[in-house]
Amino acid sequence: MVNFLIFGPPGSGKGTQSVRLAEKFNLMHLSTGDMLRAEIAAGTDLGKRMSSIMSKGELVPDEVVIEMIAAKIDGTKGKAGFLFDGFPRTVAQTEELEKMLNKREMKIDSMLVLDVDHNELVKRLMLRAEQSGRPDDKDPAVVENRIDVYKAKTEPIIDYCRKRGIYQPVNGMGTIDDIFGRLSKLMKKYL
Ligand code: B4P
Repeated sequence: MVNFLIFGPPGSGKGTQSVRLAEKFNLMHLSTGDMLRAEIAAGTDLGKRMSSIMSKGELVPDEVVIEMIAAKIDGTKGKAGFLFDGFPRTVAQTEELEKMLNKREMKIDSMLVLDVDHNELVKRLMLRAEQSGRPDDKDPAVVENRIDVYKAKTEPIIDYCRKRGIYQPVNGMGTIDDIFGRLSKLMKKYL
C-alpha cells in the first residue's frame, strides 16, 4: 500500500483535495477533523469533551486522534493506500503514525505540503464560515489562533519529514482544479 500525508495550514485545501484524490486513486481518506466533527454531531461523550477544544482552535489531545486512526487502519480493506488528511498535527502524532505503519509493514511514502498565502487562508475560511456554519471558522480570532497553532505545533513535522526525504512542497494557490492537477501528477509517480 502507498501512504500519503496531505499537509498544510487551516484553509489550505487539504480536505477539499483529499476527497477528490481519494476517489481518483482508490485511497482510504482519513480526516481526523471529519472524525471529530462526526463525534460532536452524534453527541458522544468524546464529542462533547472535544467540542470546546476545537471551537477555540486548539488541538485535541494526541492520544484521542491516534486511537481513532489506529482503529481505521485495521478496518480498511481493498484500497491502494491511505491518504491522511489533517493528521498528524504534532511530531508526537507523526512518530506514532510511523510506528503504527511500520508494525504493519508500511511507511509514509510522501508528504504533500500545500503552500498558501496567509491572506488567502483567512479569506477561504471566512467564506466557508458563511456557508458551513463551522464554529471554528466563524470567529476571526479563532481562525488566527488555528494558524498560530499550526505554525507552533504542526509545522515542525515538515523538518521531520524533510530529513526522511519524503517532503514534497506543492503550490496551493489557484483554482481547485489546478491544485488537483499538481497533486495528481506527483501522486501518480507512486501508484
Ligand atoms: P480540520 O478538519 O483538519 O480542518 P482545517 O485545518 O480547517 O482544514 P480543512 O481541510 O477542513 O479545510 P480546507 O483547507 O480543505 O481540523 C479542524 C479542527 O479539528 C482543528 O483545528 C483541531 O481542533 C481538530 N483536529 C483535527 N485533526 C487533529 C489532530 N490530528 N490533532 C489534534 N487536533 C485535530 O478548505 C477550507 C476552505 O477553503 C473550504 O471552504 C474550501 O472550499 C476552500 N478552498 C479549498 N481550496 C480552495 C481553492 N483552491 N480556492 C478557493 N477556495 C478553496
